Amino acid sequence: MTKALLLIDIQNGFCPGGNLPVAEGDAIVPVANALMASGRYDLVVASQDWHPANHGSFASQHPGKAPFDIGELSGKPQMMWPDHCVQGTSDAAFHGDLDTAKIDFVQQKGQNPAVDSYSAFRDNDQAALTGLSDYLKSKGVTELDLCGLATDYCVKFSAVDAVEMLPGVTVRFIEDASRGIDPAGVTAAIEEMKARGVEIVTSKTLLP
Ligand code: VGL
Ligand code: ZN
Repeated sequence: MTKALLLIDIQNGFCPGGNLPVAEGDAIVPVANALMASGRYDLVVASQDWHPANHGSFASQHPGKAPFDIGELSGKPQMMWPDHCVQGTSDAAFHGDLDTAKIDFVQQKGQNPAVDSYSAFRDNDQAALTGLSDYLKSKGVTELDLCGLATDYCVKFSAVDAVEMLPGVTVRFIEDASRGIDPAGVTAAIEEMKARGVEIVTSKTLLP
């Protein structure tokens, strides 16, 4: 049994004060730290949204579009986001209170300006893989608990891909260690994760 914890995008950009803030995004940091300190996990992995300044998911790259409009990217409908998590900026850095010393591996994503990458495993068009599934397979991971920001985007896409790309691995979503952008979207995301075989748990059931 190799147990892994996957922390999704716990970055300044998705916390209050960031460029794409998620309500109470910072409230998950102590929970993530407690999970990392619990001794439960053999491996801790974190993903990091890591966009070039000209990323095509940014409304700023589309004349006439405002953040949260629906636009188009490489011919497909795309939510227009505010500029966020630009490579090397403080917005892209992990939250300052996150115990990054306990992270074994960081998977960056979202570098290709022509496609968005909500999942830590592959781009939204499912063409290019990040390498994370091969990494977790090489470590013999049998259980993957995941949490982070935002539940209705990167956490959900990562959880659903984990079930599909890591056959036989138990995948759990830790609800209280996650926050989402849109409340209705969060409810739908949890239903979709459940339907795809993701277990929904809280940190209470995982911590000693
Ligand atoms: C995310 C929107 C755009 C996320 C990343 O981490 O959930 N959402 N980029
Ligand atoms: Zn992004």
